Amino acid sequence: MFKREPKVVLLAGGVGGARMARGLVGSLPAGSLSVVVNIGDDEHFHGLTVCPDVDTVTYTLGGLIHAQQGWGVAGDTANALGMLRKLGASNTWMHLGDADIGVHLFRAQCLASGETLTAVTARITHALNVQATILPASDDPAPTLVDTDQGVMRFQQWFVRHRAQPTVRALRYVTEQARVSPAVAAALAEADLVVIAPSNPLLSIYPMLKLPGFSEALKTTRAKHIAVSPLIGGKAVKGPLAQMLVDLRVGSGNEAVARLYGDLLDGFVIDEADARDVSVVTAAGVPQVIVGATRMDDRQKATQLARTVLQAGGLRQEHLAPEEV
Ligand code: FO1
Repeated sequence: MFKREPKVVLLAGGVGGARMARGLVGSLPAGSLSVVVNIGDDEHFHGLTVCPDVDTVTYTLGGLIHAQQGWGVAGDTANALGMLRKLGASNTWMHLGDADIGVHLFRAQCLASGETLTAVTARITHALNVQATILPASDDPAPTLVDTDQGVMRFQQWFVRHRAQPTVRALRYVTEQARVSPAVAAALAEADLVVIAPSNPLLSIYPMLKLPGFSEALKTTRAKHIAVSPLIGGKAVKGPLAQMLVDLRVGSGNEAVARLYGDLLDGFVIDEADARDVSVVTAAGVPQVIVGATRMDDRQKATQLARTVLQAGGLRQEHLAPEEV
């Protein structure tokens, strides 16, 4: 099928995307995986650009992630944040650890000297020995705004400061001035398979699909598109997806997720706990529905899921990395 190693592109948000990336890295030959990451959650704190989803994927693949939290660096301290609070700084509700701040300082310095977010991310991932190419979806800001019963707010304000409590009325993806980065456009153009991670479609995947040119680039690639459902037993593994589907009147469960992706999907992997959804997902127009174990509690389960996804995407055993025993 391929004369070279297969090229796989993963579209990812935070925790679910990072775990899927870890499974794929363990299943593919070196150099095969590019992870295109949501930047709709990015925010400025204390003069620094914080990219939570890019950093979550980076720390997970670099073996630094705080596993229970799902974000931040394991064992991190918070001395800088403590001092900022003492000094009366604003927006100290966002918990930034010291090691994490080190990354944000480095990023700020590189951005200030004119580097793109893609370039600085490449430096960080190289230094942290990440075995995949991590590509921010855009080098331009493209924030997600959350329209709630308490007003319009930026994503981290709603999610962290207000603990995702205000009822969501609408989401606005401020993508008009942003462009898909050249590196993302190139990765999509040469992809053999595009995987959509079990991330929140509305908060993690749509902010990328809504970038001018992104959906078109996806539709014109020869690659198959396989999504993994973020729902298990009808509920999100992490985060506010299930409630958000209700609040936004999108429907519920896997049928709603499949409809959100519309005709983009060639295949949809749903959890065995939701096997009864096969008929509604098929009726929503998805050509291939695969039932599997989608919970990625550990590396082995993530690798198993990755192999299911790669197989559904047409990759044969000989395209994969040998299984670890
Ligand atoms: N999530 C929280 O619930 N509380 C926090 O204080 C918090 C801080 C934080 C700092 C850096 C980072 O990369 C992520 C952080 N997150 C925090 C997670 C983040 O808000 C979300 O998980 C993502 O934006 C959604 O994918």
